[in-house]
Amino acid sequence: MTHPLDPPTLEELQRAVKLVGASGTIGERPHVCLASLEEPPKELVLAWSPGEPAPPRRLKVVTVDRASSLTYESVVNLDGDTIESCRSLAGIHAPILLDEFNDCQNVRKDPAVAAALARRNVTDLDTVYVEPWPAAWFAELPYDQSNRRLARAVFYVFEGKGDQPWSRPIHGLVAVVDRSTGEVVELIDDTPVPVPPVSTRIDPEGIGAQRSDVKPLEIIQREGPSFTLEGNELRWQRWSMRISMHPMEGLVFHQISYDDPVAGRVRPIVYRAAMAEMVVPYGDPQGQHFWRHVFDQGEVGMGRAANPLKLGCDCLGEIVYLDAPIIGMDGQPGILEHAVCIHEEDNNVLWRHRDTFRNVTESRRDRRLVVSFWATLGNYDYGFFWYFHQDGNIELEVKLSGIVLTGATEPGAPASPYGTKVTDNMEAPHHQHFFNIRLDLDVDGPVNRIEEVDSSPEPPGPDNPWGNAFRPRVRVLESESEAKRRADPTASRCWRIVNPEVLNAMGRPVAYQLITGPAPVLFAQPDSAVGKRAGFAYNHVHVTAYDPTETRASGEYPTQHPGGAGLPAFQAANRNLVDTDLVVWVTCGVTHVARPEDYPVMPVERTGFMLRAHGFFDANPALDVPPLSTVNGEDSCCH
Ligand SMILES: [Cu+2]
Repeated sequence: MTHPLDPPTLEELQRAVKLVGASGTIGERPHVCLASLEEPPKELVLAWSPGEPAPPRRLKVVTVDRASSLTYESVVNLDGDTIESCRSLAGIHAPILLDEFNDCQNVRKDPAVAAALARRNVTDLDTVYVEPWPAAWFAELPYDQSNRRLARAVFYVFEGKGDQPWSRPIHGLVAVVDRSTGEVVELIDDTPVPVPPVSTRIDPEGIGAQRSDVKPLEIIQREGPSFTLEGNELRWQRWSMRISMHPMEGLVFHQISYDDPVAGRVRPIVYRAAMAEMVVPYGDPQGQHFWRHVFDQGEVGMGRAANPLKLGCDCLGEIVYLDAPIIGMDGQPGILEHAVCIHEEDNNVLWRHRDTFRNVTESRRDRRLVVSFWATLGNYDYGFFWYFHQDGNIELEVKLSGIVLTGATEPGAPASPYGTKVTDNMEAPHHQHFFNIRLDLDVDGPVNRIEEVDSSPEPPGPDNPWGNAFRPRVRVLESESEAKRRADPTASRCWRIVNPEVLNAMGRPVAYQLITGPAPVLFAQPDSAVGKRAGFAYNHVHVTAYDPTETRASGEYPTQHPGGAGLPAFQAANRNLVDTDLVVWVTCGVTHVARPEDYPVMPVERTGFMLRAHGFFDANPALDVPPLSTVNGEDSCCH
């Protein structure tokens, strides 16, 4: 049976693409970019129960007319096989198409480009790899004002055979290319720098000798995992949720709930959680790099870039995979196999105490449910790992790996202030990675408020005679203009999403606490291109009043968008945030000053945040987790 939030099936994708293709309203040379579920209104979904008629099944299909460069957005009603609406808005650009990517390879044959390559001693054009990046948008540059679909293309020597193009950048050459016509709109041709002569490999053959002292490690769950996946519904111990893969957002969670045996009911926590944008701004002002700040979600698509996962490589243990029907980068509906990995992990100790009176230890192992996927975008790989804990906590860990972006330098030259030398003739420019996650929280129901909690010392005086007193101070963020906040670890700052209508055993409103990790803010100037386009990255927490149309932190179509869309526009309404349905947007990320150790492939770096039960339960909800001796049926000392 179809749940109203089920993602489109392959058959539905095929039908929607066919209907849109036959409509005749999407231009001369239409190319399908993506299709996703138009989710039914939240109140309809919450009121729906199995067996009842489902709300209308609607898909949004985004296409690009390669003849006119116009983007079209059609809404298809699959119940009646009709097109409900079709619009094309000037200035809106769909994400990049594989066809455009492939066509851009011909740019190397452009006479001016070929001459510039020859000046760098690159004459065999078959060994040149062209990488067309999303073009960004600069008010100062006239061609960015046009309605053309543009790319900024960079060049590498790439001979195949397992080597990595990113180890041989052709420096100082950037072509601004019309993605539809292939025309080179502008060529930036700075002083040539020798192309690094050695290509790097990261496969076993290319690496050579490997350490030989690693013994086997196997994870065995004789009776299988403790969770069930039925369709898109995932259940594990007291948790339940729906999971799906969205072409742009990647992994999406719906209706995350906890079955609380003390309260005797299933308690909602999150209605919808997904990444809402990411951006990688580079901090090097030279022509090769200044324009780089790709929005990997909105300009490419995390689901479109998701990998088919492999047992033993990406996931270890008893794995269940979710396959994802999706329209690939090539515009064809298909199934991305093993798109999402679901497994349980031993996470060391959940809770413990040594009873020194009896010399007995009570200890419980922490078992967490892991739902994850990986996406590869050019040289970088991003893993998104959502953890569900037995104590009611939810955590996101973003893992960053892959190959750092490099530029070539003169051998022996010192590093510039804006990069780290990773080999004698290559420098990795400093950059940042920001991830914004949209959390439509319904903590025990939709009526919530948000508090900011700072702990601080009590001033000296009669209430603090010994000078030791401190306490948390709570402030309600009452409207959207107040709800643009930065972390402050010196005040142990956190936020609480509170339901004033439900009280715990202590008579306090139930709450979840948001704990952000150490994360930077955007360093670029607010009036710079990326400053205007990625306003969400100046704060760690934004809160908005619920509006189902507000789903992306930099707007739905950031490609070549001049900026101001998304969170800055949403919050300009300055809506009330007290005792209403709230959406919390969390920004996490890292400042990446590359290390030599990040080359030729980067050990995983991490960022993320945690949602922690805070008076949601009346006591430790994981007290009933059995000791391992009971679970495994073995003698054990830990009870
Ligand atoms: Cu990085």
